[in-house]
Amino acid sequence: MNNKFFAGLLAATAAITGVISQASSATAAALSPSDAVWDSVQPTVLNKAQTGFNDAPFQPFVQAEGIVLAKSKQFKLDPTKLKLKYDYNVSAFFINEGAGYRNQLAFTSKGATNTSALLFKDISCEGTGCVGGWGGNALKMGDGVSMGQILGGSQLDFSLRADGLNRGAGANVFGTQTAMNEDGLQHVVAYAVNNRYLLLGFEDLYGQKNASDGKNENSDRDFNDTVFAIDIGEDNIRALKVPEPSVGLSLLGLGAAGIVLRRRRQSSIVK
Ligand SMILES: [Ca+2]
Ligand SMILES: [Ca+2]
Ligand SMILES: [Ca+2]
Repeated sequence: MNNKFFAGLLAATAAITGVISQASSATAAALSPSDAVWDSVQPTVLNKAQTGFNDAPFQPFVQAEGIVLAKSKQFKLDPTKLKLKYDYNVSAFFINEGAGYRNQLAFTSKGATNTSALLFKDISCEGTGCVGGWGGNALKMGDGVSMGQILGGSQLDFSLRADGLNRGAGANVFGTQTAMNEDGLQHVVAYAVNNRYLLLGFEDLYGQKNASDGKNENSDRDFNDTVFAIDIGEDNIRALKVPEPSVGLSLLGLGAAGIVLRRRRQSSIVK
């Protein structure tokens, strides 16, 4: 298994140009995908030869398996940053997964474009470089699906149904809006990368790190359980990067902190 992932945010900082996460609870309920969305058929998956997408520049952002994503609280920012300013044909590309769970991913758009759709029904990675190739082979790194044209003035949200392929409607659903997650914890980290893409990483296990009582799932908080990139276009990324006080401070903090994530050989399989 290849563990050359997420070599460290220190090196990655140069490519990180923005950070997004967590919405207010006021709009959260309206942004959750319905059961019908989760149970819909897998959209057409296009491979890299078909799309021309290159996942290689994104792989260094994938956190090593089982290692806590340090300083993740610094990534929390105003989720209105996920609002598109310009019309764009948006696509989602699978980067990697370090999960035993067969996770599912869906998105919702509210505002100028009102829609919700399944993106990936079985997030199980096949091939060299997969962090969590522990069953299933539905996706290769760099596979993509179209999200269609999203109009400027639309708010995007992404949700993970943890082990949804196996658990169905009984599965935990985690989103970018921390207040709406049942365990009350952050489950998504996000960045703007290469002036064109949002990069999002999900934690799929319920609860605090190592907590195992009740609904807790002995989480590792590695945020690599589903990693994907969203092509929202250069103009939209540029618009997201317009400095606001909170953004500027957070980015300053990110750079100054010099976050270093240690690389470590995996000693055991951790979801
Ligand atoms: Ca993991
Ligand atoms: Ca897996
Ligand atoms: Ca995890």
